[in-house]
Amino acid sequence: MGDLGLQLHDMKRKTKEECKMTAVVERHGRGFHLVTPVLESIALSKAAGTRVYMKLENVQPTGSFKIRGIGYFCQEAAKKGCKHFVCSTGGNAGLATAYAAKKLGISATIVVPTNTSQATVQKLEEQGVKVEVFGKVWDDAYIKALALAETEGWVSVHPFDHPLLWEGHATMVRELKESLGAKPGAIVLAVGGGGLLAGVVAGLQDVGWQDVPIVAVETKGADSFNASLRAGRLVTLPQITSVAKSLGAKTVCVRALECASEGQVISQLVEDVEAVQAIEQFLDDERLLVEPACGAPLALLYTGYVQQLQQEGHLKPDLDSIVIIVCGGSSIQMAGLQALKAQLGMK
Ligand code: PLV
Repeated sequence: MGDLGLQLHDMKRKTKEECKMTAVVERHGRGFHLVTPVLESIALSKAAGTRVYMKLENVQPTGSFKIRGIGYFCQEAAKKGCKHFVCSTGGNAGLATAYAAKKLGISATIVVPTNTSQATVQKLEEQGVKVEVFGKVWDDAYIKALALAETEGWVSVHPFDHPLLWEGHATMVRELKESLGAKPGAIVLAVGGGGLLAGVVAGLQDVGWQDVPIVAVETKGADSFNASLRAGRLVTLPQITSVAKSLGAKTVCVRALECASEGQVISQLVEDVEAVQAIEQFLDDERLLVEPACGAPLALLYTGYVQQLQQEGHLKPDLDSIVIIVCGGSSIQMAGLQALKAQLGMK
């Protein structure tokens, strides 16, 4: 058999799934993200009453899953001649943009709202980008970023609402399939503007796992997805009152609502106190420090919500396993955790 014959023979042997994976790798080339570990957590499994696997996105460069989608978006923009990136952010999307921009040798401006910590602004500046502080919440910073992006050759990097972002985020599900082999009983993740949700749904559809239920967790006071689901249309929150600032988009993207109609998406709210308690417990159990945005899905596992969802019939009583996307977040230090506890009246 000649070379071509061998290739054809090989192609026939490959499953449809393998061909798709090859296509995806070719399309993405070398991304800026890492293939992250999937670890079983004894402590979380005990709390949730089901085997829990952690997809550790907190170990990505810049500390969150954001680099997957944003890295891919920026690479594509660079190919089209982008001269400068502008990103409005609660922090992590900006850090990912700064990282990708540096790798691509392109300058960037990151617009953050006034509720962003000085430590995060400093981290951004250390990445060599220009930081502008504008507006009270992310939605205000977004308007400023759009105005800046009017400049010729400048490209706005949306933190959660773009198909390329979702395609980049979807890579984490393909990795999950490679690591786990078997389908998990449910995936637990945080929702801010809905980019992570849209990416995970895209990934599930790609690997043929579209029937895996997703538990989409928000904190009360940053609950724009829950409010929209209940209303059956996009709802804009009057303000963000939760300490989980990285979940603080007043309106989710349209795609987030569509995802809820395409698969089984269960929306669950947790209290700020539960999210912060979960951060502390997780630090003790797994020696990893994450933001309240990530404390929210952790709280779902630590605080008995899984059992409640099972009792209410939203989740099967005999789940094989649960995967939690440990979305991470860089805007947290020990002092910040102590300050959050004091703010919420916790011991
Ligand atoms: N953070 C966005 C939006 O902030 C940002 O600008 O960084 N977990 C972490 C650690 C995050 O940083 C975010 C989003 C999320 C979860 C939620 O992801 P999303 O927005 O795709 O649902 C206002």
